[in-house]
Amino acid sequence: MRILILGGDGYLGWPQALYLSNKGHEVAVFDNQTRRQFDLKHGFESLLPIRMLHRRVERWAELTGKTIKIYSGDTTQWDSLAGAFQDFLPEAVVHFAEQRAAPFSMIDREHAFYTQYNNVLGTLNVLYAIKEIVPDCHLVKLGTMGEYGTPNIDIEEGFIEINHKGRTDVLPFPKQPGSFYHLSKVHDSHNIQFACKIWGIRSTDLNQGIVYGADTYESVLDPDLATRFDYDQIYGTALNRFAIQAAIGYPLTVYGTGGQTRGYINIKDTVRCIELAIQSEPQAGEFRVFNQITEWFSINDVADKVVRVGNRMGLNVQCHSLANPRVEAENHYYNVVHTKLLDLGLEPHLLDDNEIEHMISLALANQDRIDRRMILPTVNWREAENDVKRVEEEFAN
Ligand code: NAD
Ligand code: USQ
Repeated sequence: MRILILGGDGYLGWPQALYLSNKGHEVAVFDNQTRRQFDLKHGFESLLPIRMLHRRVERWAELTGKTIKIYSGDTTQWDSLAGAFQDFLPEAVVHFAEQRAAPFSMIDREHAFYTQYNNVLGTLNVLYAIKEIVPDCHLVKLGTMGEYGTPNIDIEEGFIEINHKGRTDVLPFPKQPGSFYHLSKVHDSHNIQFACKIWGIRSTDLNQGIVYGADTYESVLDPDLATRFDYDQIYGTALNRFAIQAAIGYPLTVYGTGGQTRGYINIKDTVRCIELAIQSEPQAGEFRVFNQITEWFSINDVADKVVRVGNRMGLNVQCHSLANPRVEAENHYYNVVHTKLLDLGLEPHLLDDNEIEHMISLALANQDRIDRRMILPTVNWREAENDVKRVEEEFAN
């Protein structure tokens, strides 16, 4: 198939391009490099060095003889997006191209505005590009488990049957997101569902949990193929951050009481889930939702695992509870239905000690690249304005 990967230079988009190219698909990536620009502006760096997109693609071609086409463009800029669609005529589009950090979206008005403008209007353009240029194309859109929040009932897979005053309907599951970023995904979902209904577009909305892991089977073939590994206080996610903290003897930054529970997925399963979604195309007009997680843990569970593995490796790993910079439930019910991808054939890589040991080992091998000033949280949900780079000397109590 001809598959266009929007955001194909990012943490997930790049390994996805490699995976699908390796499977024999014709792959193109579309990216505006905005993630790299943020790093340049603020002095952030991935734990693993990452090559420029052109070099990555060249190296892949040298190693495998397979070509990945590059489109430089921005989803919010119609001409560049439409140009890529017209040139490549994709049969499936995998849409990763969004600002994806909750803390980024909560820095201040400007960052909240950028996040929702970039994500919601970019996706609206993608929907129009499909309608006008490739109406049969399947949109595989990355949503997030955080769209649902933490309700006191089981989280169903996209829809819930409701009996109300003697009548019954199957309706979208209620959404209670916890940041302006997570809200942008809710707005996207509504727009996509509407476009499916009115234009007969086919789409799969993947409500993905927190992704962890540094590599996929393809990305480890050569250092030039490595994907980014963020550990900073804006883009770094909890488990990736804890692995780095363990390696450099920094107490693990558990926010609040650590009872916050989230769905997790290994990056190796992410790339497979998207392949499964592409292979099982929805009907024209169908809006499908899959919950893309394989298991869930509280932050304390994640920290305990990293402490146990780190100490077994001879490190002295401690945990430290920080005042929670976010506004979120810390003790809550969490039970998620996630059977659709399993039914399609997903065989999960569950989080085991080997995976954590591998992540800590990578951090140890790249210790000289770790900037300790990027660890403490600098964005507080309660503040209208935050400084991205404010670095605190000591832990808050
Ligand atoms: P990332 O920031 O590493 O990659 C996103 C890529 O999209 C970057 O290369 C960026 O330059 C590009 N981009 C952003 N806006 C763009 C635009 N308007 N036009 C063109 N390119 C644009 O993020 P990621 O971790 O790879 O996440 C990819 C997607 O998966 C996001 O939509 C995110 O919300 C979703 N997701 C990620 C996780 C996770 O844990 N990483 C979990 C659930 C869902
Ligand atoms: N947390 C800590 N310590 C840290 C970092 C985070 O305790 O050092 C806590 C947070 O308070 C939160 C939980 O860990 O309760 C998850 O935070 P995170 O930074 O790991 O992940 P999150 O902000 O939810 O966002 C990430 C990705 C985002 C994706 C989302 C999936 O950045 O793109 O959408 O995971 S989900 O959480 O299912 O919505």
